[in-house]
Amino acid sequence: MVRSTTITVALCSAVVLAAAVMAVGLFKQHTVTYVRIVDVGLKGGDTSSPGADIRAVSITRPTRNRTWFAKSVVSGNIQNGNEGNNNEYKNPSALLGDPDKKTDPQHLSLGGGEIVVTLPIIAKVSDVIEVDEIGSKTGVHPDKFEVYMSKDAKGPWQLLGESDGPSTFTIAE
Ligand SMILES: [Ca+2]
Repeated sequence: MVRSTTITVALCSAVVLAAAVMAVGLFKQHTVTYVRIVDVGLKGGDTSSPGADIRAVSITRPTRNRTWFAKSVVSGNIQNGNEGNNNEYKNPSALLGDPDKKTDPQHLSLGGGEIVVTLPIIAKVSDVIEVDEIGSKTGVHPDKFEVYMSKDAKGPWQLLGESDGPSTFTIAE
């Protein structure tokens, strides 16, 4: 009898532990927002910074008057642009963090490719995602891109919009 009680308790503990591990796993999975930026409409005339030139990605919560910047790069497919281009800005980490706090802020040129980064909070309705595309400063024109977001690194992706130059996207219902 005693032995059977012990086994039951041990089993219960195992179930509770498994549930706790699962809960922690789920919690971890949903503490960030994934943002995917896809270069579209690659233009010519910008040989060293081909395609969209991303200097920063951030999310602002107006109700808290606070902004968070992209924290990590999840995946990327950085390209060299059109034939004859030489993309000199292929470091994906260049767009992480607050550029105003860097001594030498850089940018990432997508060159016709794409990148997925994390924002360190879970996006909510009315939050504003900002992409600082500086094509007009590095080359001859702003470069067009699409912005998507997801709760998961692999999607499914929700299209927030298409733009060029420094742009904001407010999360709707
Ligand atoms: Ca460019």
